[in-house]
Amino acid sequence: MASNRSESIPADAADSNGDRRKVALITGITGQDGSYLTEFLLDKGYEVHGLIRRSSNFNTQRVNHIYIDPHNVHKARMKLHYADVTDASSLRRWLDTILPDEVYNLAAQSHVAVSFEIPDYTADVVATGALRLLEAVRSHISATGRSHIRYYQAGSSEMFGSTPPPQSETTPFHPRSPYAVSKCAAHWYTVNYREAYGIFACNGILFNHESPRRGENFVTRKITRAVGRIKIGLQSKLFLGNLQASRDWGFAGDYVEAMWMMLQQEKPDDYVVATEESHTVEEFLEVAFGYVGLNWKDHVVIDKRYFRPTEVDNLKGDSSKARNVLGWKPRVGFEQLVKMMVDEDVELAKREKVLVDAGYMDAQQQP
Ligand code: NDP
Ligand code: GDR
Repeated sequence: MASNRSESIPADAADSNGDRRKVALITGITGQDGSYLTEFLLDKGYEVHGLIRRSSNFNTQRVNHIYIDPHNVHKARMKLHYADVTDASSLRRWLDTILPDEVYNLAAQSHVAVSFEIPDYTADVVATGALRLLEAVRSHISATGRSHIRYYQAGSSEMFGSTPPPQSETTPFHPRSPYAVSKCAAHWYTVNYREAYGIFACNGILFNHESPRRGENFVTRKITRAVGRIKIGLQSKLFLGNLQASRDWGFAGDYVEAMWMMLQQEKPDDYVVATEESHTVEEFLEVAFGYVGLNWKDHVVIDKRYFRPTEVDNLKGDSSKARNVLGWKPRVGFEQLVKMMVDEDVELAKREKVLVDAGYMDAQQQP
């Protein structure tokens, strides 16, 4: 891979031709999207650095399969470093050390319902976290002259909130949770740093995207985990909230490609990324349970605790700009996505059953 960079090339940052690899820095690398984006960038030949936060248990399960011991310098192209988007000094230090070409800000307290419980923390991570990283990029460029650096901000369809669909880049925001308000702030910080300092900074406004790696307390994965466990006999009930909300659900693996595409354009811009198809939670239940021959009505119990103080009723994106300008389009459709998630979670439940039968796990312990 050719490069116009002036820094000296450490041995482990060069490809087989001795050219410097492109270097990406990802916050939120241990999350669903971080893991898919890392695989995608490694496939493209990048060296990938991920910032992970300290936790009392290991939090790297989603990237363990691509982790290679860093002592093996020629093979390890994904590297992990401790940092936190609430700690500005750590962000600037890693930028100065890693010298990335592309920065992907995926870190977030990303659960909408939880953001009502911890609004202050959510704003600190989601809104001010983005500002800290942008400011670190700005001061890093000013100190080093590395103005070619490109920044991606993980924006969300939640910013549209109660504005009716279809939602595009020109649709006004009306956020309905502390999380969504914080994402709006991060969006405008990104626009402002682009306009004020000429930084190549893009907002991806991504609609919901799911996968077998989705966190287990988001509704899609909560459903497919339950389907697997009910099918295998480890669980009988599934407690849910509002089944009438509609979401435009795509596959995370498709969406990380759009993030990368935004940073390969001549000019920085903002893009909606969506399948342009919307389904209710109830429709998701029908496909997921029906796929394994179950009726969701026999298992689902409505529990008020999963209702939100303000709900987002209907999200359906208009992603024509991303399709026309980036040439992006989703490969995985709704039914295929649901079935992929159910297939994986049935296999996972089978493995759990082995542990339960051997007395190593409590069958009542629901995810
Ligand atoms: P996840 O919740 O799966 O991952 C969030 C990541 O952020 C994790 O790696 C988490 O670390 C990390 N993180 C949380 N707090 C901090 C912190 N203080 N400092 C550093 N890292 C932190 O989210 P997704 O992968 O689903 O989403 C990625 C991004 O895209 C998020 O910003 C999300 O808000 C946004 N988004 C997601 C959409 C979706 O449908 N998935 C749609 C639109 C936007 P840890 O593993 O330690 O918890
Ligand atoms: P969302 O995803 O809020 O759209 O945010 P989530 O899966 O949490 O909710 C989707 C819809 O399902 C309804 N719902 C439930 N949700 C959860 N989590 N648990 C339940 O038991 C339940 N029952 C019904 C919700 O009320 C809601 O209407 C996701 C996150 O990934 C954000 O970070 C991202 O920005 C947006 O998608 C786009």
